[in-house]
Amino acid sequence: MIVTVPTTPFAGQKPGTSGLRKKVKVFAQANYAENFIQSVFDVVRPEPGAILVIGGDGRYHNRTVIQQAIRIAAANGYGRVLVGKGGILSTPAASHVIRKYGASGGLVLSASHNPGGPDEDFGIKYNIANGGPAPEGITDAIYARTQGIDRWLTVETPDVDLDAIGETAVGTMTVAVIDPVADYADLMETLFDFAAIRQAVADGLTATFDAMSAVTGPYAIEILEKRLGFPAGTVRNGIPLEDFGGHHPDPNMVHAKELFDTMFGPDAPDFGAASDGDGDRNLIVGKARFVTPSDSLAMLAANAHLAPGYAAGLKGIARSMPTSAAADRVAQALGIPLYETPTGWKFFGNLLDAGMATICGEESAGTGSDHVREKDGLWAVLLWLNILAVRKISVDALAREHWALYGRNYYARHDYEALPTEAADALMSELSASLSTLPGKAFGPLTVAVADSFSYLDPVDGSTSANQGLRVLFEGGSRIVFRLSGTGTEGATLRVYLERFEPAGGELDRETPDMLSDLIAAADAIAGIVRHTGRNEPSVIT
Ligand code: G16
Repeated sequence: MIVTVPTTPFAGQKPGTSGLRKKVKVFAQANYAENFIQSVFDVVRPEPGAILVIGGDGRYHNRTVIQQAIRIAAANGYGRVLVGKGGILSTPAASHVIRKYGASGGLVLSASHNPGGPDEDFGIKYNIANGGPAPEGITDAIYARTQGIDRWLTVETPDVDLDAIGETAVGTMTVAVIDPVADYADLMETLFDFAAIRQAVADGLTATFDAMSAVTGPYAIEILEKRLGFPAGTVRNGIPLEDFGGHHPDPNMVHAKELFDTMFGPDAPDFGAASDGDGDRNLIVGKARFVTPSDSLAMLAANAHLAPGYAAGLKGIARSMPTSAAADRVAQALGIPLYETPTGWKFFGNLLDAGMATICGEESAGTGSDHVREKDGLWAVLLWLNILAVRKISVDALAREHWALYGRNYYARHDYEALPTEAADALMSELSASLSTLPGKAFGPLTVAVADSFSYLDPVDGSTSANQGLRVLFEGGSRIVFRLSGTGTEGATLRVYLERFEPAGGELDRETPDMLSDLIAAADAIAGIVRHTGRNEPSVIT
């Protein structure tokens, strides 16, 4: 029997760059998650009997929200819910399951790389039938609905056993608990040359993969150790924990420090990688060679034809605006289009659906392709392994070869986390107001060519997304981008993206901080970072 529960709206249920992310304590309030999930269903209005996928990254509070979502789904007319065993589905695996089983959409329960636990973060994101995050038109409508909601629907039913594979009836709806790994691992086998990688492993290729006690552990163990033959222990921190072992499951130099220490130490294996809380980000590091996500996108695009899934070539490459222009030169060399979108994987969905782009990437450690509609951490790891296995080359040698051919985009992102919102807003509005005065001005050796606020016109549906970051472009191809993060849960985070292009034949083997020092000084002179924030240094450099 359907039960109607009266409720009142909560302020602030506005989905950010990637869904609604808040502290667990916020989500745990009576009616909070229920209001949001009901608002999603009120907006998407499922056809009676529609299929819904529910996947989570296993973080604290995951099981509670899954049970809530199952009941609300049953009361809203869904016919079937697919949920990963233990409540687990990596974000790319959820995207694949939505596509494979013809679901009308899915709820992805994750706060990604943010920490987990009773005092940490949780998140809910709605993905549409193409498997990708809902576009802004839908997330705006969901937000509007949360502000007028007065009831949510549920059914009275015991909790579903999430740990037993099989089917349970919940009212007239069926809940199927599925193996979270099998479908995804099978998909990877169709894209990559597993035989070549297995042979390389037999010939001595060594690797280490840090699952950061997050969702990718079971996927990586199945694929890397069981199917590809890497020895047991290649996957570390492979058991998903509700609090990620107390760490941030964010694969960068700060939070994946152990991996970096290994890869820059005397016993480094040939290849090192890590993924994040929900399995969509990746970190690639060779023996004493870190590959920036922007470079990784360019290097993967240049070599993708070596993998069976991409042997026919790429239709186009898409990158988010703050991602370096390294991929642009590869697209140019391949004679294919390059699309520059705002930050947020959702902006790639239309290009992928329309067959305009095959590979996409973001500076925030996201890379992926048209095989699903999310970025995909293990996919990037496997494409790298496929390329290294076929070419019999080291990560370092491949990077050097790439730069010698295309030039090098020295790149770093400086994050100023947990700033008072007013200070961050003041910095951005002052900078925004001064943009028109910048062209022609010199900052040390740098002269501003163009300064603007990035606006995106979607070439597929004609929609416009304005105010997507402030860009200062210098003569010669260097660039600074300023943006406020849309995924933080505490105050505001200012991101400053710094990029310097060094052409082929130039200084290709220098340390990144040295090459960016003029840009770092210019960033402060232009935006008054110290003055507005009181911070002399960023919280995190990636
Ligand atoms: C999400 C989005 C990405 C975006 C990233 C950072 O990643 O899916 O497209 O690049 O956030 O966004 P921001 O700079 O606004 O914090 P994830 O891995 O958190 O889902």
